[in-house]
Parts: sequence; structure tokens; C-alpha cells
Amino acid sequence: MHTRDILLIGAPVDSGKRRRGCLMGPDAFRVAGLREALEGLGHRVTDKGNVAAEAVDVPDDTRLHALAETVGWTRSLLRAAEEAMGQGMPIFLGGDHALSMGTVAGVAAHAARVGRPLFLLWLDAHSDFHTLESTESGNLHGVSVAYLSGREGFGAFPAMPAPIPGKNVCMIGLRSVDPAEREALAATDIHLVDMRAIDENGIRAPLAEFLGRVDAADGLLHVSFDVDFLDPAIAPAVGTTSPGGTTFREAHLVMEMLFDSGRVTSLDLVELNPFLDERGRTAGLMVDLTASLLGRRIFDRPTRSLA
Ligand code: NNH
Ligand code: MN
Ligand code: MN
Ligand code: MN
Repeated sequence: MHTRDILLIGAPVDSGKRRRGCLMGPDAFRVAGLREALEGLGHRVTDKGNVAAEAVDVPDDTRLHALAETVGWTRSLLRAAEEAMGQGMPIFLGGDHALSMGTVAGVAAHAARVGRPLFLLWLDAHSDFHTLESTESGNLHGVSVAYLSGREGFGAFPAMPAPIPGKNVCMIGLRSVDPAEREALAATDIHLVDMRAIDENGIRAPLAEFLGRVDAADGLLHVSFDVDFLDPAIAPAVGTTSPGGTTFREAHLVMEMLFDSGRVTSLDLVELNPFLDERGRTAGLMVDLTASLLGRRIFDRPTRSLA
């Protein structure tokens, strides 16, 4: 199997929403054995420890929760991600989904520098497509894709170095999209795979189609995995549970297909709130899913029929 140089980078971001606890995420992934699982698959793993938020001089905004802190995280993670892309495959251990503004912006800067198109796979119950104006909650974990797409109105944030075109973005698992997000998404060519589409046609076909386009463009692929992509019955450790999520096997199939594609160059694991977990089961599941993305499989294919 292809051995990869993997960098674990802790991003204990907890500023993207009001309910606290995601700051414990990076250590929960460590305790759940992420490094050992990936080393067991033959990869070289370096744990770079945790990144800290930059101190910034940005006035807070009463409508938005922890704006200055989130801008500080975006700046420091942007730099950390761009640097890590030159060294191997970074896995960002969140932290809430506001962290992806920094990590994906840094990955995009790297992609632009090496002249490769960047594709973004957003595995999430939510579309995270609000602007600072349209957010009703004021929670900045709900604006990441809008920022990364280069939407207007992100004043205090660093300019998105290389906005990702909608046709390069695919969201899978959607089941909670606010009216303003729905309207804004309709004006883009982002690929939207909601839970109804998965119920009716399965999760394989739309992912295969997207991966085919990444392949055809010889693209880099960043995967941003929000714990609430999963059904809360199997992944309770998340603040914004949304019923009707993906199953254990759907999620593993996505990871196995991503491994087979050989295309994934960076990954976020976000929104794990260990304070809400049950005996570490969500953290453990996220570790197992990450192992599937990096080559763990039931059998080497093709499987032999017993008939
Ligand atoms: N759309 C909602 C908001 O803007 C929810 C965002 N929450 C998430 N996103 N967990 O993944 O507040
Ligand atoms: Mn999210
Ligand atoms: Mn979500
Ligand atoms: Mn909302």
C-alpha cells in the first residue's frame, strides 16, 4: 500500500458557536488512538501539537459571536495549513467548523502556488453558507463555505487567497439549510447532495461522479468532515445534532471510496464535542472512519463469491 506522510495538527477552535467543548477535540482524537490507527496502516505520522489563535486587533460585533477570536484562528490556521501542505497530508483535528476557513484557505493558497485546482468535499448536515450579514445565529461555524467561495462581506477576515469555484465544491449529507443559505446556494453551481437524494439513490453515485471530476482535472482534494454528517444515534458527541443523518456503513463507504480515489490531500475532522460523548464512542468512530479513508478495509478487493 502507498505509504503517506501524515501530519496531525490540533486546532482547538471553540469560537464558532456558543456551546463550548470542541476545544477538547484534538486531545480526544489523540486519546482515541488516531496516530496508532494510521501507523498501523503503514503510514508515517507526525503529531505537530496544537496551533494557537493569533492575537488580532478586530473590534467585536454584537451580532456575531467571538468575531475577533475567529479571525485570529483563521489567520494562524491559514499559515499552518499552507506550510503543512508542503510536508505531507495534514489532518486538522478540530475544533469547530469555523476552523475550516483557515485550513482550507491555506490549502487553497498552496494549490494556487503549485498550479493545481482545488476541490472541496463538505460532509455535513449543514451547508455553512451564511455570510456575516445573513447569519441568524451569529455563529461563525455556519459561514465557512461562503468565505471559501469568495462571497462578499467578510471584511475583518483575511482575503480568501484563492476562492474555490462552485463547480469544485460538493456537499453531501445536507438536511438543515437555512432559507438565506438555500437562496444563495441556488445562485451557485455547488453540487448539493441532500439526505433525500441519498435515501433515493444511494451515496455512491454522486460521490463517484464528483471524484471522477477531481480525477479528470488532476485536482487536489480537501475533505471537511463535520461529525453531524453522521446520524446522532451513532455519533452523539456534537452540539448541533440533526436527526436523519448518514449511517455507519454509508459513512465508511464514503471513506473507502475516498481512499480508492487516491485523491485526498488534506482533511478536517470537526465539531467533535468530547464533553457530550458517551464513553468515547464518537471519537472512536471518527478514528475508524479516518482509518478507512487511509486504507483500512475489510478485504482486499475483489471479494470472492462463496457461491
Ligand atoms: N445554519 C445554522 C447556523 O448558521 C447551523 C450551523 N451549524 C452547524 N454547521 N453545525 O455545520 O447557525
Ligand atoms: Mn459544519
Ligand atoms: Mn454541521
Ligand atoms: Mn441559522
